[in-house]
Amino acid sequence: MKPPVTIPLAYHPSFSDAEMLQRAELFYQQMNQRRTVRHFSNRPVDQAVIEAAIRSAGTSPSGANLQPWHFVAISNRDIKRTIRLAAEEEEREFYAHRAPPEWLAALEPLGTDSNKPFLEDAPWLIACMVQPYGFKEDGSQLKHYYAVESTGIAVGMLITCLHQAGLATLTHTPSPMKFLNAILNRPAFERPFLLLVVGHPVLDAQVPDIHRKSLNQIATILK
Ligand code: IYR
Repeated sequence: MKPPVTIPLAYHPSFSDAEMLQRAELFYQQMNQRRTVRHFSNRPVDQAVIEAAIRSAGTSPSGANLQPWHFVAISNRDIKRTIRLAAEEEEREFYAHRAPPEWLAALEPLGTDSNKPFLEDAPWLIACMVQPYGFKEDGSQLKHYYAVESTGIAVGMLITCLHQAGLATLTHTPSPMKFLNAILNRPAFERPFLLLVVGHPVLDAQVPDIHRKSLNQIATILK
């Protein structure tokens, strides 16, 4: 085996312990302000912000660095309308027939239904796609390891960057969402992972009164 080609690590921050804690606490406070929003205004958002956020997502770690994701950013009105109509068709089936009663019960506190006006109101939709495999130069398939996990991390970074930029997001998962391949002209081997709705909330936006688990509930510290 050939040894890997390496370069010196460029980023060596040297925060004191106190600075580190302050930065971590501040970041947590900022992230704790993030809420999933379902009422978007039509206020535009610069394409450059969307591009920077997607570049952040592209810095995500991934299995064997194979970067198994693709992002389609849509601001075109007609495409957003087509996506809304297709998503609502699936969602009507979901809410009326496909969703088992326990699932509908779990969704009750969120107040969601098959009506998805945000897919047209918000200035941007980002279709986040996962590629279970890619292609080698000779055209043969190249398996992507941990493709779903890697794409999940990348989408987390995308949401984090957009939140830090002052934008609201909604992680929308119409089910099934294969219709996105046809509308967006994406190859069949690529799977829609989620549809991220991005923009500004309306001024009087309401969000469900729901709560986050505490540190004790989500973490076990072993010393
Ligand atoms: N896809 C449906 C249902 C839905 C499912 C989950 I899990 C949610 O957290 C929210 C909604 C919809 O978008 O309405």
